[in-house]
Order: sequence, then C-alpha cells, then structure tokens
Amino acid sequence: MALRVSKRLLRVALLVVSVLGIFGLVLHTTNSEITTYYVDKTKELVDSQKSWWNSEAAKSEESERKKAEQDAAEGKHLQDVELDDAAKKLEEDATKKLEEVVGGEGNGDSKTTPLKEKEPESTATDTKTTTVKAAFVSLVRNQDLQEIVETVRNLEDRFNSKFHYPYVFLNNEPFTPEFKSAISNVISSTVDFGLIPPAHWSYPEWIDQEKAATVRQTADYIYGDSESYRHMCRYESGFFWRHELLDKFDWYWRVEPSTKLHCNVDYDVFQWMQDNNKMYGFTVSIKEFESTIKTLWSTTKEFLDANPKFIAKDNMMDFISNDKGKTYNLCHFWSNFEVANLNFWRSEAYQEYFDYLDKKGGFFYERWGDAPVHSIAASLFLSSDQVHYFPDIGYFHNPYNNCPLDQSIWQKGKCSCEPMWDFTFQTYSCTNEYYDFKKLKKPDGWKKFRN
Ligand SMILES: Nc1nc2c(ncn2[C@@H]2O[C@H](COP(=O)(O)OP(=O)(O)O)[C@@H](O)[C@H]2O)c(=O)[nH]1
Ligand SMILES: [Mg+2]
Repeated sequence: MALRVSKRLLRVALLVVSVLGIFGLVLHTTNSEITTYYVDKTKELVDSQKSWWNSEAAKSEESERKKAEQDAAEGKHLQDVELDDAAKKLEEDATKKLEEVVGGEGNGDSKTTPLKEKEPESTATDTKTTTVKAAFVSLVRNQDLQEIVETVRNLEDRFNSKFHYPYVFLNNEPFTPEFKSAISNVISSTVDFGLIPPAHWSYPEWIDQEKAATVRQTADYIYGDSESYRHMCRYESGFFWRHELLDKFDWYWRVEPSTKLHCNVDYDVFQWMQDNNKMYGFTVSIKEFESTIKTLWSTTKEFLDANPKFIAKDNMMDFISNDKGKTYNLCHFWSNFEVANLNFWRSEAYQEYFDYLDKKGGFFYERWGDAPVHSIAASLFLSSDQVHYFPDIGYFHNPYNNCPLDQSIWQKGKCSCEPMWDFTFQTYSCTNEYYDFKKLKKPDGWKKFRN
C-alpha cells in the first residue's frame, strides 16, 4: 500500500512542478512563441493526467487502496489475517492431538486431569522394567530441607530421572508437611517418609548415661560433644536396615544432605550391582580419627576370635590392616555414600557383630562411627570381589571430591568437577591402597597426588 500511495504522490508532484516551471518560464520570457509552446504543452500534460485519473487501472488501484485503508482502520492488516489463519490451524491440530491422547471430547478440566495422572503411571512402568528392589535412603532432619532438596534434585538430574527408583526418608522426629511437599516436588518416583521407633534412637538399658555424658564433656575430637551424632552413628550401624519401610527392598543408595553427584550416571547402578554379584559399593575411602575408635579394633578381634566362621575366605583384611590383623590401619569406606545390599546387614554375621559392639558401649563411651563399623564388616565378612569401587560416580561430600581422573569417564559423564580436585589418590585417602590391594590399573596422572 505504501508503494501505491507514493506513486500517486509522485504523479501529483510532477504535475505541480511542471505547471510551476511553465509559469516561471512565461514570466521570465518575452518570446510569445515560446509562451504559446509551453501553454500548449501544459494543457497536454494536464489532459493526459486527467485521462489517467479516469482510466480503469486508476479506478481499480484506488479501490484497492481504499479497502486496505478500511482493513487497517479495523486492525486487520493483510499479514495479520494470514497469521490468524496459521494460529487457527495450530490450535485445531493441538486440540486434535490432545483428544487423541486423552481419548474423546470433554471440557478443559477433563482434558488436562488425565494427562497429569498419566505421568506416575509411566514412571511406574519404567520402574517395573527392572526386577531390582532398590531405594534411596536418607536419614535427615527437617532443618536440612534446603540441602537435601538440592541433593535430591541433583541425584534426579544425574541418575534417577532415567530410572525412577523410590525414596525412603527417615527421621527421629516426624517430617513436616513442608518437608514432604518440597521433596515430592523434585522427584520422578515415589517416596515414603518414616519415623524412627524410639527404641532405635535411644540409650540401651546397659549404657551408663552418666559415663557417656562425661565422655562428651572431655572428648576433643570432631562431634565429640554431640549426643545426637552418637545416636545417628549407632542408628546407621545397627538399625536403618531394620526400618519397616525398607522391608520390601534388597538394595539401597545412601543419600546425605549437601552431597552432590558430579557426573551423569547412565546405567542402572542397582541392576549392575546385582548382575555382578556385588554387595557393597563406595566412591570415597579415608582414614578414621583414631581417638574416636580407641577400642573398636580390640573389640572386633574379640568378636572374630569367638566367631571365626563369619570371616570370608577371600576377605579384605589386608586392606584394613597392614600387619595381618594385629592392628587396624584406620581405612574405611566413607559411608555417607553407599550403594549396598540390605541383606548383608540383615545377615547373621553382621547382626551378631553389631550386637557385640553395641553391648560394649563404644557408640556412646567413645564415638564409633558407622563408617568404620560398616567397612570392617564388609572387609571381613564379604569376599573381596563383592566390594566395588565406583570410578565413574563423581561425588562430593564436604570437604572431599571423587572426580574421575580418567579422561574418557570424565567426558562421557559430563562431569562438572575438576580432576585436580580429586581426593582418590591423595595420601589421606585409602583408595590408592584399595587399587593396590585389588591390583587395579590406576588412571593416568594419579602419581601427582602423592605428595
Ligand atoms: N534425623 C536425623 N538425622 C541426623 C541427625 N544427625 C545427623 N543426621 C543425618 O545423618 C547423616 C550424617 O550426619 P552429618 O551431620 O552429615 O555427619 P557427617 O557427614 O559425619 O559430618 C546425615 O544424613 C544427616 O542428615 C539427627 O539428629 N537426626
Ligand atoms: Mg554428612
């Protein structure tokens, strides 16, 4: 339309300029011949313009212009009319698709509601593709909500959005509605929230509570003054696997607040553990503070002397002891991450071992951690090929990282950590010794961490 308007303007302008030019010439010349010539030419020009205005072409162009002006006034530009049609078609297609998915006609509500209900169904179907009975298990307090939500969301993004394993959250106090709702909001599977029975989170009758309190006042190691930390360590050692919400599972993956997976885990870890006859998997190992477990090894030896039948033939004694069992070298799997089989803790060997330790009172009179307790049991009651180190699950728990040094693992897992942060081969870790014990090939660059 803009082009047509300018053509008309040009013609009018040309006419005006011509007329003015001719009159200018007439005024500035005395030559009558010239005057007559230009008067005639002006008349000719005006006549030709008049005849164009009356022509069919001009009429049609003018009517088009008027229609366009009218459409514009009504807000219907030509282009908009075309877009309206495309949008209408899109809307029609979308409605058709929605009806196919939902099945049949209905009002807005009945179209959207079944779609939402379908999501858990498809999740359940995915879960059923595996026969592995497994869950994430997290012991956590209500006040750790923000930290555990971040951790769970990361776990979903890196692993569970592909596998949809359920979660079990355990607490010695009831979970708040806010806690439950925030967790449910970030997971792709089902979840149970469990209350720990008071008998599993309190002093057994044989414990001298005054003696325990005195220990807490004088203990000069990390968490030395904490009563709840001791209940936590005892619970993780001897009770979490007895919680009724775990009865239906064989496998668990322990999840702690403020931890993080650095890499994508694209295979079903539980299925892999089951298929490969593994019972216990870890990512980080470390040495324990000796002052927290002063009598743990001597108590363990007493138990082993009385129960040699529980010691596995191909055990890992040489990983946890440098002198064939005389002393403990403090090496343990860092239990804030564990993928393991619950039936190991349910076994006669472990239950008797835990009961023996518990009777001695070291969870309260010292500060025995669940990590050395689990690790000593796994190293002695399992055969070494049932224990697995995950070189491909990049993991963080303050202050240490497992960040794969192997470039191909790091790239495949799209790991978001720097290999130079890796703790695996640092001297305070025990994973270098684990590699030696298992005769595993170490990744390139491991030596630079031995300082
Ligand atoms: N419900 C509950 N969970 C606890 C308590 N104390 C520690 N935890 C949990 O036990 C695990 C270990 O505790 P944490 O403070 O992380 O100990 P750290 O990793 O040894 O420094 C974490 O999953 C905590 O959320 C407690 O008193 N109640
Ligand atoms: Mg922790």
